[in-house]
Amino acid sequence: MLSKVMAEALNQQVLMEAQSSQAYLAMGSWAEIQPGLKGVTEFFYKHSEEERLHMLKLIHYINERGGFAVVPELKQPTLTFVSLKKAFEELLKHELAVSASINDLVDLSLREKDYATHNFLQWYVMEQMEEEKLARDCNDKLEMIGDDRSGLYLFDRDIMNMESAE
Ligand code: OFO
Repeated sequence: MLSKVMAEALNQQVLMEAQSSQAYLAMGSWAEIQPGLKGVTEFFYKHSEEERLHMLKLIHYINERGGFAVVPELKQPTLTFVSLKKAFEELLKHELAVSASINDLVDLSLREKDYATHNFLQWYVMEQMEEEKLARDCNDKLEMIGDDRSGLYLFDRDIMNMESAE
């Protein structure tokens, strides 16, 4: 059975995953109306979907352990970006915030002596390591590309493979 404090903290994480999903959905919608960003558009939409699954996994876990998963109200995310680089900078910032939040949850699970939750959270710890790396790689590449249009073309063409190479 989850303690009250653990259930509340996990519910906060439900909110965070839902907000990530919304933020990446908005990035996808923005990218979709930019010329030549088909690959990037697919990348953002896929990530939005993944974050939704992260949220759902938490919802199931909270409910299975005797808590009540609360479907949260969401703030409207950033809708437009001055450049693709800015969108990816925001994505990285977002993932770093999620990682910090997961680490806090791990810490709390130990303080609560909730070893089942500690175990459950390890999946998120590993997931965040991968997502941070992918976001950093994208940012590094975009930094190198700068305003080079052919570089951007290749980035868009290859981004989905970058991900499956993880
Ligand atoms: Fe990448 O945020 Fe979920 O865990």
